[in-house]
Amino acid sequence: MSELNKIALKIISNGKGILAADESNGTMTKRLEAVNVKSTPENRLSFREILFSSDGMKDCIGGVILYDETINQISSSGESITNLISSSGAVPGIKVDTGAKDLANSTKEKVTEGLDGLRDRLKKYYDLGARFTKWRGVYSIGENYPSKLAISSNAHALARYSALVQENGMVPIVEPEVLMNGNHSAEVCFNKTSEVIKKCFEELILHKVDLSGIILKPNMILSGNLSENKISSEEVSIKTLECLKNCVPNEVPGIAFLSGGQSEIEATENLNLINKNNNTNFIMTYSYGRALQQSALKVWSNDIKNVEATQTTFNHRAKMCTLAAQGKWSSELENK
Ligand code: 5MM
Repeated sequence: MSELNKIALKIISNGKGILAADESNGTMTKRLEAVNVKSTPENRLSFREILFSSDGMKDCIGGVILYDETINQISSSGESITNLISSSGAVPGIKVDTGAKDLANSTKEKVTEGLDGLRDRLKKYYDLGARFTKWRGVYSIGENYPSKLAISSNAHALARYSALVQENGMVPIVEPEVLMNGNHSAEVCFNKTSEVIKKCFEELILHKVDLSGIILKPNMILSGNLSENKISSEEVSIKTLECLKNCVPNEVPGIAFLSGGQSEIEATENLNLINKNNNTNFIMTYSYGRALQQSALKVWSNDIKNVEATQTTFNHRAKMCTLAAQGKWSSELENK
């Protein structure tokens, strides 16, 4: 077993999942302002530190994805954020892309940037304690989208990123996110997601990436958020499994889904059914941002000094997701 494979398995085994706390300052500002909290570096750290020091971390979270600002901050007890995360048994990770920018010659689409100078940045993040990384390619569904151009440029960038990350002793999370925005059917999501994931692996293989040392972070197969023909959770799980079975090589140790705008309960229920019906060898877990933090953020915003209530809310969410990652979640447990 390679070192990279060991790190990947440490993050996603035994029902553990990933806390995606890597919102860039722009996104975090939107999230905080939506609950009437001022977005300052202190407030951004304060909310995140409450999550990182919760019991839910020890029991459920195998890895935390940080943003550059957070990995360079010091916790209130004086220790580094990566030490705080490691002391709970989780692996610290870092988002290393620099964002999705307009794609030349297809300006309604995006290509993710951040390859220039990446090798040097990776060395710094490793020294700060990161052992895995994340890069997100983002694709919209429309009549002519995602285009071949967007699919191949993002796959190329994801592969070059992954090769550099492994060269520096860290596990790359490969995140191709096909957005749920639109009125498309689940069938269209299935076809587009399949095309995107297949192209990513074609490029990862071309760039000689060790597939046993990556984690794939895809979207689930869903109908568009504006579609009138929503499919059931059972169908989501069946279609998602079929897509991944067809497109992901067996060497990949695990898949950690993004929530992508699903509610906390939807994201939990869908993951639970994916695990109940799992007919693959892949570990299937979560790498949720909004679906882990939404309720906790609301509670915290009511009283930012109330650490206990915020942690209780987060602990419950993390526990439900971890049950779902083992196919053991139920609505009775959710409401207990
Ligand atoms: C946490 O949000 C990340 C996006 O950050 P920026 O857009 O600010 O760069 C995002 O990549 C996230 O890690 C994944 O999309 C998963 O988050 P959700 O909320 O979809 O589960």
